[in-house]
Amino acid sequence: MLEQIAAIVKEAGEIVLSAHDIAAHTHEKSSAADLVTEYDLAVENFLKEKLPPLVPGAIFYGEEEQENADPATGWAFIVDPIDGTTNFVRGLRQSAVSVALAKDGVIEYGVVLDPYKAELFSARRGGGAFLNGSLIHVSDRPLSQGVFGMGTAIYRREYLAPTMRLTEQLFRRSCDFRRMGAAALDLCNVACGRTELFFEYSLCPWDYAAGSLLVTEAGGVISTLDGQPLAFDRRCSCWASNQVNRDILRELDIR
Ligand code: 2AM
Ligand code: CA
Repeated sequence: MLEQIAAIVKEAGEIVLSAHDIAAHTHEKSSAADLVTEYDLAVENFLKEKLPPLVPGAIFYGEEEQENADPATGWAFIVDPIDGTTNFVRGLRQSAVSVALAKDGVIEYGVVLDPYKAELFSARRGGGAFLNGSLIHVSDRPLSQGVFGMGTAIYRREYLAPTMRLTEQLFRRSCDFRRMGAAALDLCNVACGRTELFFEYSLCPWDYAAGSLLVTEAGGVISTLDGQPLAFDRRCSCWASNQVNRDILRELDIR
């Protein structure tokens, strides 16, 4: 199953790489910061055609179309056709195709592809996490020697102040931080030990569904900022960490 999903995701990556004249094919959704391109729609339509036949009865829950379906019951593909759309539109070449397959709200398979670096992250629950076929693991660096990733929850301006406060607290304890603009890749960076931590105050299930399995299968931890399990049928916050830094969350003011 993992190989079948990965093969389809790689084909979807070709659509991302084929993109040209992206700005001319971009539309605002809720605001100037909330964009969709014709490529997001093309990739989602491709995945919507190819993935569900792999698992009879599976529903398709994508960023551009949720089909009024409940991804917490039965088999569900949870899909972000292009994570990091703003990066994509601006030619920053830091975006991903993210596909998770969940059963009854538990992620069983996760695949995240960075088409620009030809990096395919994949995991099956209980089977470890891989980057282009090689086993990956979270880092063992303490935050004092580490770099963390964060996202700015741009659609929820009420989180601006707590986001900046938490960033300052972590920055004071670390070497540096990054704001990459693609949550799926942020989670894969924790999974393969390139960063030690990642947080964002509000994300949607398709942003973190696949990446969350990569983190846990690579030996890391992931939860909401309140320390609760992630939800896959509604938006929530995200806190992903290697083992060394997992308890730092309790010492931080997240309000
Ligand atoms: P996207 O590029 O697929 O839209 C950046 O902070 C992260 O937030 C990206 O992974 C981005 O995914 C995600 N994001 C985009 N729109 C969002 C929304 N409406 N709610 C929550 N997260 C969103
Ligand atoms: Ca997207």
